[in-house]
This record gives sequence, structure tokens and C-alpha cells, in this order.
Amino acid sequence: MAQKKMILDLDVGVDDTLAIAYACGSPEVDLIGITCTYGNVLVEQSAKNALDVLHLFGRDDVPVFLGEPHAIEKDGFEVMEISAFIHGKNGIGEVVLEDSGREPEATPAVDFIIDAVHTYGEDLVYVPTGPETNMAVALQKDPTIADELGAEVLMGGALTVPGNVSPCCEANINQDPDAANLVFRSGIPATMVGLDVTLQTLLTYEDTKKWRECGTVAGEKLADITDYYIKAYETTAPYLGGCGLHDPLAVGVAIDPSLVTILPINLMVDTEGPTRGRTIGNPDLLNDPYKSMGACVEVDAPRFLDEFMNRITGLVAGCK
Ligand SMILES: [Ca+2]
Repeated sequence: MAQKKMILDLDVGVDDTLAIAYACGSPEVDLIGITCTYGNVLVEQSAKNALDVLHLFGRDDVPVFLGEPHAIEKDGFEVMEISAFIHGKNGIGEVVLEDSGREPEATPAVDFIIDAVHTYGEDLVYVPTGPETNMAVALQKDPTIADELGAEVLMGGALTVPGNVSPCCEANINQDPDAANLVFRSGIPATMVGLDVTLQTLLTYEDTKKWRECGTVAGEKLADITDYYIKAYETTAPYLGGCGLHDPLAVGVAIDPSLVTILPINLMVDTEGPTRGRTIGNPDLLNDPYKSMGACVEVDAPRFLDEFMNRITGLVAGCK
């Protein structure tokens, strides 16, 4: 089987951790690197978490890169209180993992992304599950990557449902609407895995119990991390009855787009006025027959949950 080269761009994060697990548990994926961003945590914490989570899964071979520390138009970043509540102050549910003993690579994330696009081109899929800042800065530095990248599959945005930080804004896009708008208008073939579909994918304590039952450190730690997140959802969204699998669904769609129904559309992000941060169709390109992007509007949730559980349970069962 020809493996897909994949870069995960993460603000690690509980569901980012599950995205790493999904990628590591998927034989279709050659994870060539994790580029880190700010969001759920500061970028440095995101990188430490990525390294330690990879170590938990026995994947010390995957390089980790530090990305941009804040939004393009800002000069700093502070973690929002709600992020610390949902993901824990350390981003991984206050769970302490064994230190990987590794450091992030010396190469900045943006340069790694540019090099990887030139090296792998069509064979590369880039999966960001935080703000779009790293790709936006990469595009500013080298616009030619827009034509060369195979695909981007991003977790973020909301098209047919309300936002989760305001009536029209989703959290990842809201961190840096200018960056997301730059990426969306760049012509990169991108699929938006937004709240439209991610809130239909729910995980419960019954599921995480299966990881615990594997009897491995990886199974127990991953269950502890995820249970913290499920508990937060009991407060923030009690009507759901579980936690949304936002970030791992983006990895799932990157591997198998048939999990979702994709609406071809030229998207943009509002950067001005009261709707700043909204993902919406670009009116200037409404009649353009070529659609550079797609928005996921339906998901086969039972099939995705099966894939998710099989891959991740298999992964943690095979770890220490
Ligand atoms: Ca994330």
C-alpha cells in the first residue's frame, strides 16, 4: 500500500492527542512531522505535548517543529480560560506523561512545511487542527506551495451550524481569521472539516474504558487524558452526551474522504466587522466553475467511530 505523507499541525490539546493517535494507528499514513502552533496551549507546550504523546506511542522517530507563537496581526498570545477548562492547563487533561527526552527540531515549522511541499508535492497532505497561522506564513514566504501541495484537510470553521466561540465563529478560525482567509483564498485544494460534522462524532466513557482494558500504559494514559475532556463536555455541552472528536475526524477524512459528504465551494473568512472569523462562500467566486475547497456537510458517524476505535485501540494495545 502506498502510504500518504502527512504533516499534522497541532495545538496539542486533547483532541489533537487523539489526532496523533489516529495517525499513528493508521497503516495508510507516513507521519513525516508534527508542526506545532498556539491555541489550546502556548506553542512551546504544544511541542512538549506532541513529543511526549509520540513517546507514549513509541514514535520517537517523528520530528516535531515549533511554529508561529501568535496570530499574524498580533504580537502575543494568551491561552483562553475556556481552553484550560476543556483541555487542562497543560493541554492534556492534567495528565503527566513520561518525558520524551527530545527537543523540537532547530528548523522552524514554516520552513519544514515549505520544504516538505517541494519534496513531496501531490503526495503530501497537510492536516491543521488549530489556527491557520503556520500555513499562512508559509504561503507569504513562498506562494508557489499553493500549487504544489496535494491537499489540506483542516479542522475548523462552521458553515451550516453556529460557531462555538460566537454565533458565527469557530475557535480555530477565530484565533487568526486573517491567516485562515489567506489560506482559503490561496487556491490550495482544501477540505474544511468544521463543526457541521465534528459535533456529530461523539466519544463516551464506555469507549475510553476499552483503552484502559488493554492493560498498557498508553491505553491508560490516553483514557485519562480523554476522560478529562469528556468531563469538561458534561459542563459545556451536556446535551451531547459525550465529547466531539473534532481533530481526529480531520485525520480520518484525510485518509478516507468517503466518511463525509463534501460540498464543493470557494470559501473565504470574514476579516472585518461583527462577523470577523466567519467561514462563508466567497461571493466573488460564486459563478466560478472551479471550486478550490470543499466543506464537509454530512458524516457517516457510526462508520467513523468504528474506524476511530479500531485504529486507536489497536495502537494502544500494541504499545508499552
Ligand atoms: Ca486542536
